[in-house]
Amino acid sequence: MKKSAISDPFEKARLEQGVSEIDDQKDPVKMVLGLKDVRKCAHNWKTYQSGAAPGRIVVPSEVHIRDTRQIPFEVDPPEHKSYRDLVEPWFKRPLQDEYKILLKQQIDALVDDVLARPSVEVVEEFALTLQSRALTLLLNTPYEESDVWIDWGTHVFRSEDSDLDADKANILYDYIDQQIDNAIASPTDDLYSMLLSSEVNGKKLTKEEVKGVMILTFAGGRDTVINAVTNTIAYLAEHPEALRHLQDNPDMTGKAVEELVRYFSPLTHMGRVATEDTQVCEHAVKADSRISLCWASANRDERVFEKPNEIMLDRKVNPHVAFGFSHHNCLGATHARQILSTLLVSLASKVGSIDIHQYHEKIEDWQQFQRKVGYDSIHVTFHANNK
Ligand code: HEM
Ligand code: EMZ
Repeated sequence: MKKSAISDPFEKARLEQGVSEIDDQKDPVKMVLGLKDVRKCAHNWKTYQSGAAPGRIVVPSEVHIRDTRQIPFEVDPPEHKSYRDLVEPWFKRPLQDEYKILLKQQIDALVDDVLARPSVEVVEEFALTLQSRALTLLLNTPYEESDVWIDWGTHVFRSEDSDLDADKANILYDYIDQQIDNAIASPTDDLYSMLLSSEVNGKKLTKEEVKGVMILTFAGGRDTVINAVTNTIAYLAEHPEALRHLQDNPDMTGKAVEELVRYFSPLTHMGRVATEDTQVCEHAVKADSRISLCWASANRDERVFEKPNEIMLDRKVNPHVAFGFSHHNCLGATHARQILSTLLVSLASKVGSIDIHQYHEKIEDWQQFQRKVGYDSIHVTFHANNK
């Protein structure tokens, strides 16, 4: 097995049962594993809701470390649409030329920097830095703020000791409260100020609602982007021919991004809470119990994807759900896609090869399923492209 490979622990359960139950803090979760079923359940918000107690749809549940509802993530239709319509145009800004140029400058500078160094630990020194700097563009906040966020590490709720670290979460909450107060005192053209001046259904957003959007923006786009970037570097290290192929065929970049995101599936799954007794794949689901939509399993569904465990950068039919499905589909996807395509273009032009040294895989442990999502650390050397 290649060092960059990510195997599919769900294959057998997906084929044999279609669902599988895991325990999360004594609140079981029935994982839905096939692509068709995942889509069906994601669409069916009346039976499978997101608007349960704040934190409960996340696996591991964050109910004990979070009271603030994340918006629009933990809101169901029809209210969901009002919030989504408000923030959607902002999250499409990555399509603007000015944004693309700034992002390219950031990424090119970072790639030049790692090329000049004998060895680099990709997670902290490349992916986290890239993610945090790029986030200043999405929030439209000063570049220097990224130094504060880099100090928080790769996840805002998880630390080395705990997957649910309340002290760490409080650092984020206090930071956001402070930023909201600053924006009230002196508005700018950043995301906080835009939200504070906005109305939903004729009412100004409350501070708590603004905080809900901001927590989600910081938390949702963090480890997902970091794992996608790190896995991309590991993949290209073991497939230098892909670098040359991308250099010679820049039109392929968009397809390559989709395929990498499908294969990596940086967000393994997301929960929903059943509003009534129901069933999925002929398995009973009790009212107020949880299911999860397992994007990672759906993305390897052999009934949909030819050679699902292979990366085919120019895969033609690729209806993956790595960014979710239906009304809650990822708001940050435009930004994430822009980051990954800019990164591929930059690496293809500047990098000839990458050597992997020591590494430590990041494995999510869901009892019967152990899933690699990326790396805790991976040391590499970047070599310049002389072509
Ligand atoms: C929703 C994945 C990056 C913000 C989602 C969902 C998935 C996902 C699967 C659906 C959740 C659900 O249905 O419950 C990813 C992946 C990313 C990524 C794989 C990177 C490769 C980002 C970024 C941001 C972001 C960079 C913003 C900074 C959001 C938001 C939602 C969301 C706000 C909720 C949308 C809604 O409820 O209407 N993401 N995400 N994501 N994501 Fe991402
Ligand atoms: C939540 C989630 C959002 C959650 C779309 O996913 O990402 C997770 O990493 C966070 O822990 O709070 O924001």
